[in-house]
Parts: sequence; structure tokens; C-alpha cells
Amino acid sequence: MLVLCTAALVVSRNSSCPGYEVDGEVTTRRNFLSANLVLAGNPCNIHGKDVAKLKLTVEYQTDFRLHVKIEDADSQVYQVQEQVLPRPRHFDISTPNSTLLNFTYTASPFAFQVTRAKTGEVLFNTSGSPLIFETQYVHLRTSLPHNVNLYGLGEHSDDFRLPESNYKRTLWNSESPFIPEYSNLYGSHPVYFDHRATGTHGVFLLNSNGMDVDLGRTDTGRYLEYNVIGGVLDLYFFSGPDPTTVSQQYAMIVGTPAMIPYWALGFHQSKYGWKDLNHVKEVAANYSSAGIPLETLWGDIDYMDKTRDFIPDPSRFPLEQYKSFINTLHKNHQHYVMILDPGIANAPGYPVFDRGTKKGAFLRADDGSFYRGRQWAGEVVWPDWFAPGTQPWWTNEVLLAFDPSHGLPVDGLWVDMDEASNMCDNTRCFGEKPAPTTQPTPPKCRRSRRHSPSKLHQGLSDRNLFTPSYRITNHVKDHSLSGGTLYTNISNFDGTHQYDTHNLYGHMMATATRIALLSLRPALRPFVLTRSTFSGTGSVAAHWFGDNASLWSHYRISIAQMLAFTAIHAMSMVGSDICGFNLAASEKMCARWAMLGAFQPFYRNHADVTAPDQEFYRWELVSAAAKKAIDARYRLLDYVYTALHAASVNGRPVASPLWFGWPGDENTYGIQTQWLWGDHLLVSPVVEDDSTEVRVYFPKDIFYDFWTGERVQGEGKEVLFTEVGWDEIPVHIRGGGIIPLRVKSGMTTEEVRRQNFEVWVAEGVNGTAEGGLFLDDGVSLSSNETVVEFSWDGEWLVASGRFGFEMGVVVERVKVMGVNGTRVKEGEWGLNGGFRVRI
Ligand SMILES: *[C@@H]1O[C@H](CO)[C@@H](O)[C@H](O)[C@H]1NC(C)=O
Ligand SMILES: *[C@@H]1O[C@H](CO)[C@@H](O)[C@H](O)[C@H]1NC(C)=O
Ligand SMILES: *[C@@H]1O[C@H](CO)[C@@H](O)[C@H](O)[C@H]1NC(C)=O
Ligand SMILES: *[C@@H]1O[C@H](CO)[C@@H](O)[C@H](O)[C@H]1NC(C)=O
Ligand SMILES: *[C@@H]1O[C@H](CO)[C@@H](O)[C@H](O)[C@H]1NC(C)=O
Ligand SMILES: *[C@@H]1O[C@H](CO)[C@@H](O)[C@H](O)[C@H]1NC(C)=O
Ligand SMILES: *[C@@H]1O[C@H](CO)[C@@H](O)[C@H](O)[C@H]1NC(C)=O
Ligand SMILES: *[C@@H]1O[C@H](CO)[C@@H](O)[C@H](O)[C@H]1NC(C)=O
Ligand SMILES: CC(=O)N[C@H]1CO[C@H](CO)[C@@H](O)[C@@H]1O
Repeated sequence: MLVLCTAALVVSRNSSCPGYEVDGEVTTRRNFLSANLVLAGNPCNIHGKDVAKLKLTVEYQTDFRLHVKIEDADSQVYQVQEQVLPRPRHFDISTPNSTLLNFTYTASPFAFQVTRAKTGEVLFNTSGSPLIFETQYVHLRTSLPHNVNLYGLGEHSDDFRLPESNYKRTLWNSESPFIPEYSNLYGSHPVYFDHRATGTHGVFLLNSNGMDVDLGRTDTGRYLEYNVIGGVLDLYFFSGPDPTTVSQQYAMIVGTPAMIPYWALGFHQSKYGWKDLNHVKEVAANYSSAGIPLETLWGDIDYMDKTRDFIPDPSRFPLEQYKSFINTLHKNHQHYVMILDPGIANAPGYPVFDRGTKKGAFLRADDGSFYRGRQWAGEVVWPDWFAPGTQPWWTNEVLLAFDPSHGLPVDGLWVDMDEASNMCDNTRCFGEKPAPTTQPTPPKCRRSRRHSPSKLHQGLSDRNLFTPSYRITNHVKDHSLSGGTLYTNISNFDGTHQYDTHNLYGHMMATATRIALLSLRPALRPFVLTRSTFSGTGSVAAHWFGDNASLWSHYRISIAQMLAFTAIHAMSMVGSDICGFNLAASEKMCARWAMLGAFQPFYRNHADVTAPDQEFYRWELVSAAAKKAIDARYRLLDYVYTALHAASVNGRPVASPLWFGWPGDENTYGIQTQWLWGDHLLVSPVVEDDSTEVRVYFPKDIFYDFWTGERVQGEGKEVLFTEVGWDEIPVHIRGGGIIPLRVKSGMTTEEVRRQNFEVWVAEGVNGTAEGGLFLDDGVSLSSNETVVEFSWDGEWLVASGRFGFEMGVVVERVKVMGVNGTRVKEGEWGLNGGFRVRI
């Protein structure tokens, strides 16, 4: 109710705003336009003060990318720091008329349109509502036709295709257990894709301030509206025209997904509540005796002494035994990843705190004292990722704790609670709340403002940084901005404020952790998992969807969550907590989820301390499902690794919705429970509660059942699958694809890497097929590489490419699936050079 009232109020007050008009000369050059804008009437000052003078800059940065920026003429308004998100520098349009997007504007009142240069189709049109650019409120609306499909604007757990109207997406990173639907979650990705029968384009608003993005409908059509509490309008338009290309164009701006180590694709087991090292050893042993492959174990905050970062509890996780346990895992080719929280215990004598204090690494209140809050460690201080001493301090802590010569030889790091989540409620930071940790001392948070000098892009002074007039719909009480996180009026070392940089906190912690791991092991790819994200976090870290629950509805929506990250938000290595984090998992649901996760990038079973144990070996159905699923996942590991490599090089998504594969098929636009795994596999899990049936949509195309090889002629209709066993998941190969598989799986990914290959050819409509295979050492930042391209012309399979990495395995079988059934040829074809085989 509150939400609707606020929205109505905003609309009526907005219409009384004067908008802007072009003032003086408009400068145009080959690929560049700039103009001054001034208020076109009396300021309306609805949520702050109207900024009198603005600057418009338009750049045709490449043929496919248009940049439109509207900022204050004085360059005081906050802009996302270059160190956090570097902007592209080199522009290269081919000729003045080769751009695929056109920018047009009207001078008074100022409004602009973005159109497709060839057809004139209007993609973005701001004429419907005056531009509002105030000190604490920025408003821009684009009108849209009815026939658009919008996706993105994560992180959320709503439908993958966004609702048409009465829909508000709030972007404000927040800790989010047990929250209502439609809430803001842990990350902010202000980018959307607009898919139409005529093509796909993308729009990225590079802005880290809190915002509501409203989707609505008027008599004449639909609209999308940005209501932002600060920052500038820094818009990037990507022309597509096909969906995969838009993903790639976006990734070029925010960074392509980081390449992960091969082992990270193995199966991970974690749990909050593993009380001591012996318990963890039992988990490893029980996986082994159940015959279920286990690649990596995770250490949640249980390992910590007094729940403090970096320090293992001396009695429950004695250091020497802990080290030798991890070394044993390594001998078995298994791995170990450990958690870190941003909240550092405010405890003189705790060396991590003492060294951070010396380095000036912590946020301070205006009286110079540490800005305090509460996390698992009790009363904590917070790293200021903008302070120059913070990275050296963090790197040093990682080196001290994890250098194998003296510390725990962990393989990767997990950063949690980095929204940043503050258990000290902003309005009651003085101990009314019972302490949720072993630390009984309630924090006393003193807060105050630090004077900041006025420098470029640091943010206007004179703002209400605590309770701005426009309230975004943050899911906490009263929509308070600081609720459950750091006070937004706290300043960072560089003079900016949490008000503007809040959404970057997790991204910066993940980045700092990646840099620290690079110091620890300069030649190896770092593996960092983060809960909080911003645009571009895919280039530094992996992400899980946070604290979901063991519910069928969360199992289902995890597919849409994955697709939003892999296909829209340029993050490859993502996944949900398999079998659910909160509440008790049921056997059947956990069996289904074990299979679902095997066909998603990041595959980790994890649960809360309050949830019953849910390791796969604890149930019969789940053990069987997991064994079968992991077997298939591991045989396909190089196929997926190849797709991940492509994503890291050119942004091509590792998993995508069906409309990426069949952009012209309208039936696919709303599908969110099936997906393309790599380019060639269609995954269609059972999604209804406790069901053994699923309706699988097959576009008009040819498919082959992954498990049986049976050929399926897709007719653009749903096909009902019945009696789908608890250890079964429908998977189909799309005709036209060639897939490399290992001939058999293994208990670890290292064992998988020693297996030979077979190559499956799935003939397409015209009898041909194509595919690829990428091989390297799996861990190095710069490794020798083998890049194989396979092609099939109906008679010959040809393998060509570059062959720089010698893996010591061969292709021992080729299987061709076609209109007349399956043909198999056995042989031995090396992967140290090209080959041809006739079948
Ligand atoms: C515009 O494009 C046409 C062909 O598409 C080309 O012949 C012409 O030279 C271009 N004009 C300029 C000014 O580049
Ligand atoms: C887009 O701009 C180019 C270059 O100014 C122009 O040649 C073309 O006609 C424009 N397209 C449309 C649809 O107006
Ligand atoms: C832009 O929107 C306005 C108002 O909704 C409409 O009158 C105008 O025709 C649109 N412009 C274009 C180019 O579609
Ligand atoms: C491991 O398996 C043993 C034997 O079934 C069982 O007693 C023990 O509780 C299990 N421990 C864990 C941590 O799963
Ligand atoms: C932030 O706002 C709160 C609430 O008004 C106030 O108590 C505190 O002193 C302010 N802190 C700073 C640094 O301005
Ligand atoms: C066969 O179909 C594929 C995919 O539709 C297409 O890329 C390829 O060019 C076609 N090949 C021939 C020989 O027609
Ligand atoms: C990597 O390449 C170098 C130079 O081509 C070669 O000497 C070496 O054997 C290669 N190593 C592997 C593992 O392929
Ligand atoms: C399939 O078999 C039929 C009948 O033997 C034959 O005419 C046809 O050429 C075969 N098609 C292919 C693609 O091999
Ligand atoms: C964060 C989360 O819980 N993710 C999914 C799992 O649970 C969230 C909210 O708790 C739901 O919104 C999602 O469905």
C-alpha cells in the first residue's frame, strides 16, 4: 500500500517539474555531441534541489554502442570511481554512417530518443516525462511499445521476464533472508535487455546509487522509469541485434567473467554448523564411502576463534591438524575454501584489528573514532576499501593466514555479509537487540560526519545522506536506507560517502580478495565467491544466490536467478545453495536439486546452522540422483569449461534462456524453467513439487535425448514427460552441435582430466554440425592452450585449430546422431594436432 501511495505522489509531483532545455551551441563532431542544459522553468525541488546547469555528452563509441551522459555542469555530483569500474577509452566507429544506433533530441523541453539507424525503430524515448535532476533525486522515463520483453535489473528472485506494470525493482544491496517476494537482494545490476521480435538491445545505467526502477503502463503504451537518489545519468546503449551479442556488448563495458580454475567446477559441500575438524573429516569420509564424488569442502564461520576472521579456533580446529587435513585433501586432489566477513572484531590485541588500525584501513565517524557495527564477531569495525592502506593490510592478512609455508593452504576464499550486512539496526545501535553471536558485548555505535573537501565527482555537499526525501523501497522497516547496513552518511577515505558507494562495498571486497590471492599465488587463477555484487563483479568473483530456503519454489526460481546472472549480468560462475539453505530439505526435493545443480555453473550444497544436515549421502534417492548427475556433469566438464572460456574471452553466456537460442520464437520469451547449458544442451528439469512429470517446450528444431540418443523433432509445442525418475533430468542435445565428453567420469576433476574423450555429433536440420573444445592446464593464469574446432559435413568429422597444450589423452570414439539413428566409430585420434575421420 505504502509503495503505491509513494508512486502516485511522485508521478503527480514530477509532472510539475520544469524539465531542461538546450542552452547555446550544440557541439557536434564525427562521433560526438555535447550541449549545455539549463532548467526550463522554476525549480520544483521535490526531493532536494534542482541542479540548474547540466552537461550532455553523447558518444558513438563503437558502431554498436552509444553512450549518453547527463551530469551536473560543475562535475561535483558523485560518479562511480574509475578504480571501481574503469570506463572504455578507445572508440572506433568505422564511418560516420556506420553506427547501428542513432541519437536524436528535442531542444525544449529537452528529451532524447535512441533509434535503430537502419529501421528507425524507437528503442528509448524520454519525451513522456520531464527530466528531473536534483541533488538527491534523478528521474528519467522512457516510453516503450507494448510488444517488448524486459529482463535483468537484478539481483532479484522475481520472474525472469519482468512484469509489464505495477512493478518496482529496487536496487540497494541488502542481506536478505526470509524476505517478501519482490524485495531487493544482495546485488545491484542496473542493466536491462529489451527483446522484441525485431531484435534485442541493452541499456546500462552506470550508477551505484540506490534506485527504484518502475515498470508501468499508460493509455499509449508501457514505460520504464528510473528514480535514483543520486549520481548522474550515465547510459550505455547496446545495439545487439541478437541477445547473445547484447550480452557480449555489455560484458565489454563491465568486464567479461573471470576464468575459474577447472576444479571449481567440481561438486562442493558446505554447511554452517560443522562443529569441529573431526566432523568435517567425517563428511569427507562419508562422501568417499558413499561413492559420491566430492571436490571441495568449505569452512563457514565455525572454523573461527570467537567468530573472528582468519583465526581458527585452537580447540575445535587446531591449526596443525587443520593444515594437515587440508594437505590430505590436496593429496586426494580435493580442495578447501574458507569464509571471511568484512566485520573485523573491534578488539585491541586481535592482530588483524591492530594491523588494520595501523594501516588506517577502517571507516571512521566524524569524531575520528571507528565507525562501529555488529557482525558475527560481535562489535566490529569495517574496512574502508577506498583507503590506501586497506588493500596492503588485507593482502598481508591473506598472506599471513594462508601462505602454505606457515598457514592454512586454502584454495579459494568466500566473502560473505559484504552488502555490508550490519546486525546492529541503524535506529537501535545501542544494544537493545540480543546478541546473535558468541560475543556478548553490545556495540556502542557513535556516528558523525567527517568533513570532506569538495573534489570532482565526490558528491554534492549539503545533502541529507541519512533520510533522503525520496525513499527507495528498501525491504527493511520504514524503507530506511541504513537499515541493516552501514550508516549511509559515513564518509570513505576518498571523500565520497556510503550513501553513494554502498552498492559497491561487496564488489570492492571481492576485488580486494582477488588481488590478495594473486599476491599469494601470482601464477594461479584466484577463486573468490561473494554474496554481494555490482555490475562487473563477474570479472573478479563467483556468486551464490544467498540465503534461500529448502522450498520447491526456491528450487524453481533458482533457474531464473542463474539465467539473469549468466545471460544478462555477465557473471558466469553462479548457483544456488543446493537443497536450500534455511529449513529442512526433503529427500525428493534434494534429489531433484542435486540434478538441477549439476547443469548449472557453481554447484554447492550448503545449509544453515539451524537446518538439518543435508549432505547427499544422507538419503538413498539423493545419493542415486547425485551420482548420476555428477557423472554426467563430469563427463561434460570440458564442454562446460570450453563455454566458460568463451565467456571469459568474449562474454558469450555459459547458460542462457531459450530465446537466446531461438530469438524469433515468441513461445520462448517467458520460459524460465528450461535453459541452454552451453550452446548445445537443452535442460528441462521437473519443476513441480514432488512431481514426476514435466512439460518440456521444444522449439521447431531437431533434438537428441542426451541419455538415450533418441531423436526428437521439435514442433514449437510442449511435450509431456511422465514417470521422470528421482534420478532423472531431461536433457537434449540441440541438432547442429558437436559435444566433447570424457569417456568416463571420476571421483575428482583431476581424475576426469586423465580420461580420454569421445565426440558426439548431433546432426542439425541440414545434416551438419559444429562445436569446440578448449583445453589448458586448468589453473594457470597463462597456460598453453589447445583450441579445437570440430565440424561435421554429413560425412567427415574435421578437427582443426591450435594445439599448444598436451594433455596426453586421445579421442577414442566418435558418435554421430542423425535422421537414420546413431553411428559409432572407435579409433584413436590424438589431440596434439588436427584430424579427419569419415563415418
Ligand atoms: C555511408 O555509407 C555508404 C554505404 O553504406 C558509403 O558508401 C558512404 O561512403 C558512407 N558515407 C560516409 C560519409 O562515410
Ligand atoms: C541515422 O543516422 C545516420 C547518420 O546520420 C543517417 O544516415 C540515417 O538515415 C539515420 N537513420 C534514421 C532511421 O534516421
Ligand atoms: C516519444 O514519446 C512521445 C511521448 O510519449 C511521443 O509523442 C513521441 O511520438 C515519441 N517519439 C518517437 C520518436 O517515437
Ligand atoms: C558419517 O557416517 C557415519 C556412519 O554412517 C555416521 O555415524 C556419521 O554420523 C556420519 N557423519 C557425518 C558427519 O556425516
Ligand atoms: C548520521 O546520521 C545519524 C542520524 O541522523 C546521526 O546520528 C549521525 O551523527 C550522522 N553521522 C554522520 C557521520 O553524519
Ligand atoms: C546448416 O545449418 C546451420 C545452422 O542452421 C547453418 O549455420 C549452416 O550454414 C547450414 N549449413 C549448410 C551447408 O547449409
Ligand atoms: C607448452 O608449450 C611449450 C612451448 O610450445 C612446450 O615446450 C611445452 O611442452 C608445452 N607444455 C604443455 C604442458 O603442453
Ligand atoms: C537415411 O536413410 C535413407 C534410407 O536408407 C537414405 O535414403 C537417406 O539418404 C539417409 N539419410 C542420411 C542423412 O543418411
Ligand atoms: C535470497 C533468497 O532467499 N533467494 C531465493 C532463495 O530465497 C530468496 C529470499 O530469501 C528468495 O527471494 C529467493 O527465492
